[in-house]
Amino acid sequence: MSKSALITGVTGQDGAYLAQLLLDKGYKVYGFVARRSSDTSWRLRELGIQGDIEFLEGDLADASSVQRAILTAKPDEVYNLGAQSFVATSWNQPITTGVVDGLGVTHVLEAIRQFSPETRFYQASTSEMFGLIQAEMQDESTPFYPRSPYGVAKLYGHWITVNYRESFNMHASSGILFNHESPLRGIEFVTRKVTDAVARIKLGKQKELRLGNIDAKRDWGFAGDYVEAMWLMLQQDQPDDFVVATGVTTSVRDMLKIAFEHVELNYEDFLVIDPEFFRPAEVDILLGNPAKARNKLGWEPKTSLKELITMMVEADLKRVGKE
Ligand code: NAP
Ligand code: G4F
Repeated sequence: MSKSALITGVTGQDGAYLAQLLLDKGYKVYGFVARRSSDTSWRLRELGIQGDIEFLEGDLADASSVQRAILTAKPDEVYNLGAQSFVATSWNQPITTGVVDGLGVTHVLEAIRQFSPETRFYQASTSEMFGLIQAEMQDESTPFYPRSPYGVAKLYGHWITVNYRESFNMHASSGILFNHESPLRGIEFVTRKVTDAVARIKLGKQKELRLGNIDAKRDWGFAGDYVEAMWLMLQQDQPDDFVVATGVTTSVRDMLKIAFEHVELNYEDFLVIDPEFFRPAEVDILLGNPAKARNKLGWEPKTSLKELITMMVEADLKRVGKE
């Protein structure tokens, strides 16, 4: 019998790659989608899988819609990827971020507990919870110190997942994922903003690139590799929490260099530092230790930052070329 999975956030970057992975494994895939005034399924169309998913309408802020989706699908696995995921926006919409990214997790856990207790649960936790880092390399035992309303909301989501596991013996796991990117990354995030700009500048459609703090450092991996770790977590006998990262950190400045050099340009000729893109509180550096994921899940990142940025610039050159 083939398995079934429900993915919240299926129209997002990770949701699209995860849906593709699960469909390839023969799963029946349900996508929990919030109603929007315009179409948000460009990623699913780009991967050619939109017609293979059964969509259930709902919003993580609306517990009744979450309950209905769990009752309808009774899935073997739930991947809770839906979130207001842009850190900068979380200062402008702190309450929405708290409701969706924090309480929304409880809505899903509670619906599983009441209506489908055998369902396994994955929570999309984040390295943003480490914030003002308390150890040079962050792992599962590093104390958290979030630096944004997003990080604070996600910390609630993380701990309620641990709490439901411990209180109700649920198979609930939390993936503490470090930044992961792809050609399907939203345009507001720094890697994609850069690769889109590189393509536009190269093709004569843009003159400059405005950024904020380019001294920030991130541990960047490829989203396609990271969704495999999510799936592996739910295949374990015991639920647990795992850091998923590459173990390499790079500044925004060096990432810029890689992207512009790929099209034989110098980023310094186009970069404008713009105060608009600085944040009220910054996460200066993140560097994850994926040893536990390697040892227990057999998971390894397969894509270097240079390969990732090259893939993204090439995809954006194609897109911009077609406009
Ligand atoms: P993303 O591209 O921004 O996707 C977010 C998804 O959540 C979209 O499908 C969005 O739907 C959906 N969503 C937003 N608000 C919702 C609501 N109220 N109810 C139901 N769905 C809602 O994010 P991503 O990069 O794929 O990340 C996936 C998850 O991993 C997120 O929870 C994120 O916080 C977390 N995470 C991401 C990273 C990373 O580096 N990418 C690292 C650690 C953790 P619409 O398309 O309709 O807006
Ligand atoms: O690409 P970013 O917006 O990602 P950020 O804030 O690290 O968050 C992402 O990763 C988290 C995991 O650690 C996820 F939980 C979260 O959902 C999201 O996927 O910014 C990266 C860095 C920051 O330090 C930011 O200040 O780039 C810096 N930056 C500099 N100029 C900029 C810009 N970021 C953006 N988005 N836009 C700029 O113009």
